[in-house]
Amino acid sequence: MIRHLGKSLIAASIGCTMALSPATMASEKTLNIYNWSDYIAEDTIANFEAETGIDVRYDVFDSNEVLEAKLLSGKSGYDIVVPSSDFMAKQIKAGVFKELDKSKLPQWSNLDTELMALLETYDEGNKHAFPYLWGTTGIGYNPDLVNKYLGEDAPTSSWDLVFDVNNISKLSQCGVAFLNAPSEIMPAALRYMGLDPNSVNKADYKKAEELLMKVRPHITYFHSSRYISDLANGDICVAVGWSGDVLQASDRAYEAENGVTVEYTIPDEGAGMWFDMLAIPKDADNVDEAYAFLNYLLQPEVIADISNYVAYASPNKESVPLVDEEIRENPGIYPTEAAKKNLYVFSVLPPKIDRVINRSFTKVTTGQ
Ligand code: N2P
Repeated sequence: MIRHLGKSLIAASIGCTMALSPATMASEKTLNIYNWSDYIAEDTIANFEAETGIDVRYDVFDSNEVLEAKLLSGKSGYDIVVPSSDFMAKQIKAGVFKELDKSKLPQWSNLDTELMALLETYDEGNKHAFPYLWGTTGIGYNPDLVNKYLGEDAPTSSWDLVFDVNNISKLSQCGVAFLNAPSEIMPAALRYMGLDPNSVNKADYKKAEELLMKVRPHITYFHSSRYISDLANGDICVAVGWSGDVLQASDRAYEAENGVTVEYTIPDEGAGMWFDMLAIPKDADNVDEAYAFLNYLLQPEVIADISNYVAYASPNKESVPLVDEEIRENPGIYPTEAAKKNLYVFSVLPPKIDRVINRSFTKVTTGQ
C-alpha cells in the first residue's frame, strides 16, 4: 500500500516536472503488464513511463495457477506476463505465446548463457521468453520466536522445522504459513521424504499428501503473499516461502525497527529453484510497447535496481556487478556453488500427474 502510494506520488511528480516533454505528450500508447506481487522496484514503472511516454497498467498475481487460468481462458488482456518456466512450457504447448523477434531485443546477449541453456529444457531455442528473475522456495523464520518455542537447537536449516509434527505443532503457537502453491509444496514434501521431487509415480504423491495431512492442523494458513508482512510484523514465526519475499520481510522489519528479525534458509535436504519468464501472449494488443518494456528490463542498470529492491537473483550477467554487494553475496539469493548442487528444478510433468498434485493439495488445504 505504502509502496503503491509512493509509486503514484513519484509518477505524479514526474508528470508535473516533465509536462512539456514529448514523452509525456504522446500518451496514447499503453501497455498491460501482469506480474507477481512484490516483484518490481518502486520506481521501475514510473521511470519506464517517463522515458517512453507509454502508459502502464500494472496488475499483480501471486500464483502460477491464477495466471495460467487467465492465459488459457482466451483473451487475458495482458501484453506481458511472467509465468515460471515449468508452467510456461505447458503454456507454450497450448499456443499461448508469441515467438519473440530477437532482432528487436538487441541486449539479449546480456542474459547468462548457462542459464539460457538450462531454460531450453522448457522452451527449445529460447524462442518465447527470457528470464526476469529467479529464486528458491525455502523457509523464512523468526529466530527469536523459533528458539522460544523449539529451543536453541531448533533445526532451522532443515525441512524438519515444518514437516516434523513435533516441531510444527509447537511452532503453530507463533504461526506457520505455507505457500498456496501445489507445484512447489508437493515437491518439497517429496524431497523431505527422500523421494524424487519431480516424481511421476502417483503413489509418491499419496505419501506426500499423508505427510502434509499430518502437519496440516498446525499450519496457520496457505497463502502466497500475505506472509511477507506477517513475518515482518512478528505475526507468524515461520513461512515456507520464496527467497526474495522472505528477505523483503526481513528488510521491512529492519526498517520498522520493531525488534523483529527474519532469516531465510535453503534447507539442507535441498529446495526447488525456479525461473520466472517474460513472455508476450499471442493476442497482445500492444506488441511494440511490450518490446519496449522487454528492452528496458534487459538494461543491466534497470534489472540490477529491481534485484536490489526485491532481493531476487538477476539472470542478466551484465547486471550482477551492479547489484549491491549485500544482495550479491547473500547465499539465500545467489546460492553458493555447493548449495546449488542441492537445488532441484521443476520438471514439466504429465498432465495426469499435475491433476494428482492439484487434487492432493486441495485435499490438504481444505482439510478434506
Ligand atoms: C514474488 C514472488 C516470486 C515468484 N513475490 C515466485 N515464482
